[in-house]
Amino acid sequence: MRGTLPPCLGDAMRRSELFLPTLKETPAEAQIVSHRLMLRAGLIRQASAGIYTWLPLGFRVLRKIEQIVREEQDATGAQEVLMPTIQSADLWRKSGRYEDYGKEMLRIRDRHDREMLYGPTNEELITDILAQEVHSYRDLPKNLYHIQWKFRDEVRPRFGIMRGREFLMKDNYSFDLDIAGARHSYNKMFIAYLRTFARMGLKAIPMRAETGPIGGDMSHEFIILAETGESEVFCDRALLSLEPPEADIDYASDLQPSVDAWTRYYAASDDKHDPANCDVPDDDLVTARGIEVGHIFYFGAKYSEPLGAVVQGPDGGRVTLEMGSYGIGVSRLVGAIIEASHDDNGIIWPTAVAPYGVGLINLKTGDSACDQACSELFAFMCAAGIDVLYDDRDVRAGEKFADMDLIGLPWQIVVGPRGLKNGMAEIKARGSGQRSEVSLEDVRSWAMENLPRPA
Ligand code: 5CA
Repeated sequence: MRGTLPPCLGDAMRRSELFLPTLKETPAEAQIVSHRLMLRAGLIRQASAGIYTWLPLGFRVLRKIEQIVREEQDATGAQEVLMPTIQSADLWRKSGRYEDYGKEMLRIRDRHDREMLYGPTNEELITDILAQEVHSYRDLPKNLYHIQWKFRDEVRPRFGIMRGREFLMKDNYSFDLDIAGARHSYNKMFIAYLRTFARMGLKAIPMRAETGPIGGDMSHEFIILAETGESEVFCDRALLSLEPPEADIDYASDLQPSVDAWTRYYAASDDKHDPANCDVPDDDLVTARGIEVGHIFYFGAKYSEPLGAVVQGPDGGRVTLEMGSYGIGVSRLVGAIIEASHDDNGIIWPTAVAPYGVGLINLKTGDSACDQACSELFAFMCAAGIDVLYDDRDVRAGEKFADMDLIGLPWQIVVGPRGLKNGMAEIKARGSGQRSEVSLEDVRSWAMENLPRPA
């Protein structure tokens, strides 16, 4: 059958072929809704405490999130690299963090008895590269990022991939000649983060934050509000209605006014919140729980000094680089998005990160009219580059409905014998639950207009 289809532009998939082990029962070990749904919808499976395997559906979402992060980083002029997961302890001794990091760092010895570690973050490694390769102010500024697995031996890994031990992070590192340049680099990331999270359908609020083991004296966490968040947060209600920056923002321009538009309102997570300094009237103060999806830091010469990242300045003098680092919890975002967007029946993916754009449900596999109508629709969408998941399994209609709601694709097209008699199918929006009867012909034009396709 498949061999006779026109070439498929998108990632169309038959449910009968997809490795998608869904669960009917709620797994007992999962305490929060995103963890429960990620297990039930077959996105992940635990390998050991705080360490997970990403199954096909979950991996597709992870890659979509990663791609949005990448596009927004590239738009700022940051450049992608890939640093290793395993690092040498030597660099961490130079920065003084080898001892400081304590038990959270996974320490390893290789066969030559050299001390290594699985990187919890990459300030040392990237600073060392700049120290080796950049010698003149002419080569600055630079901002390098990578999207790589990290390991932190958390005391209490919990909530599935939200607080894992192994997790995927986008981290970047900016290198500037002076404080004004470093501030501009910081502001670029501040704006890019607002855009990144908005594209995923999230409202992330920047809040002043503690710098913890990364260090430095200016830092913002980006937090989305959710009942199951790990931190308590306090912010001015006005922040909830601010619009994210436009796509055509000029990153070379002065970004301070755009940053100030957010930072002029009070917002702090529990460790920074100080009622004595909070002048927001009670009625306007939102007290809620939040999930930290990103964290940005400015820390000047904290790493460039000990690791010797020094260049020749315009006047011939030696200048120690001004640095910042910027993290996004890419794997945590999968859980955070589910926390923000689900109902009793399952996940409701925002279109931009949905594993497939639409689910096609054949209510009566084996019925020749249903099979033919579905095969033709599937082939049509396939050729149009629409990411469609076709539930062609020979199981009860109720099971197909429940499964499709659980995995949360934004749209469902339902084809059954009764409607087909009149040439009709049903389109359902997963979020609103709204259904409409549409002729088979119109399903095609609806799909072309409403479903995402490759550019
Ligand atoms: N080097 C800096 C910035 S690049 C850094 O490591 N910052 S961080 O510690 O704040 O981590 C960045 C982001 O990674 C956090 O905002 C959070 O979203 C995510 N993250 C941190 N720890 C975990 C964890 N245990 N599980 C899942 N995501 C995590």
